[in-house]
Amino acid sequence: MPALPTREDKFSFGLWTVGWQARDPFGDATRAAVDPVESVNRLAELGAYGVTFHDDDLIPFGSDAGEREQHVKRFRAALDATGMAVPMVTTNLFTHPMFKDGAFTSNDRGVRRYALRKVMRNLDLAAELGATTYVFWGGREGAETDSAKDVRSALERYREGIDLLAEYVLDRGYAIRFAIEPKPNEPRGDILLPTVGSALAFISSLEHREMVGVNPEVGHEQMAGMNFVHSISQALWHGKLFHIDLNGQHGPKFDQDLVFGHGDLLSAFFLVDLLENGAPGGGPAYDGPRHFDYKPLRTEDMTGVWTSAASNMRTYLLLKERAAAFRSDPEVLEALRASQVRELAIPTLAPGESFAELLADASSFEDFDVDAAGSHGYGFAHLDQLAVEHVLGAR
Ligand code: GLT
Ligand code: MN
Ligand code: MN
Repeated sequence: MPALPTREDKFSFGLWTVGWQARDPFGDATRAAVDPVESVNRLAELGAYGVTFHDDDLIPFGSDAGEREQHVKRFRAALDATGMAVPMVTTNLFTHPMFKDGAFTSNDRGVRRYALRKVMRNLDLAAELGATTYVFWGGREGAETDSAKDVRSALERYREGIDLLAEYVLDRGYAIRFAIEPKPNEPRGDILLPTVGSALAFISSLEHREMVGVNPEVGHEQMAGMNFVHSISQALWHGKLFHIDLNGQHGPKFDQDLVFGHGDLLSAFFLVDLLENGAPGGGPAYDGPRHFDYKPLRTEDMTGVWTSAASNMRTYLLLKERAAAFRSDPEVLEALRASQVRELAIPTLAPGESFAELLADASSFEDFDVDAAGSHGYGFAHLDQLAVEHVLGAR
């Protein structure tokens, strides 16, 4: 049995997760609103180290300056009392009707300017609370109809927005980096920057690209039919995994936001293995927050909410334990060797070798035994079965 979660595990939760009242497109709320202070206290008791929030989760939209100050004061007191951190903050640029056609990419220029101001105000609060990551989830940046959106102009405006906000953070001297969160659809029919790959390409076009990375969410990438472990590997390879949203999803359908591991469990196992242990051939592990972005099932009362919050952390720790056992099992090490998994980390050319030497090397082509190369097995089936057996606790 794994130990209970501790601060060192760096588990964090959005206020909007346990605070979700379970309103959906077909039904009303099934739970009462949760006081952010209560969430801080309960999550701290359960072993989390941090909470994250949208501006409007903490300070209801439309609050005046005095109310705003009161909300922040109570929240800060709860943080101080529990020792909880605020590692990440984000902006709600999707609930108010003004954002129906987007925020940074709305066809309405006034909405775009308002959105930038909303983020700037919240960046000040994020810096005040010590957040080091600021997430951009552009759920409304998109369209339902191809006639309505000039996508190239929208990308220009997206870039203009992120560049301006990066400028602001640098000017103010805030120790904040940005993380863009991709999603293919929902609430828009099609959302801009739908996958980790698209976000990485977009980031490479930014003025301050060094301070912008990604915040991939398990379910979002899987909604697009992507392999989440591959996406995370590529983000790590680019040095761009600034933050991560952990949850569960059963393939391409509406965004389920299930408890971590309650969707594709095998993928969750390999994800934890990658985050904790790095790639088998070497390369960095991930040391940022393990942030859960899930929705407690609509069927649950508050007992179910706190139970499921704990389940996210427990499942992560169980998988971490299973991954450690997998990595140290001598039979797995032998299977990895037989499958040549680590051989992939060896450069294809020898040190200093150029194409001229490669052309001169008859063993690489003229004398290469293509039949032998085509007929030997890799043993991947055995290796994968060993992983399944570790996940099942059978080894
Ligand atoms: C919203 C979305 C999440 C994002 C949040 C950050 S808000 O709940 O579904 O995936 O991470 O804005
Ligand atoms: Mn998310
Ligand atoms: Mn989601």
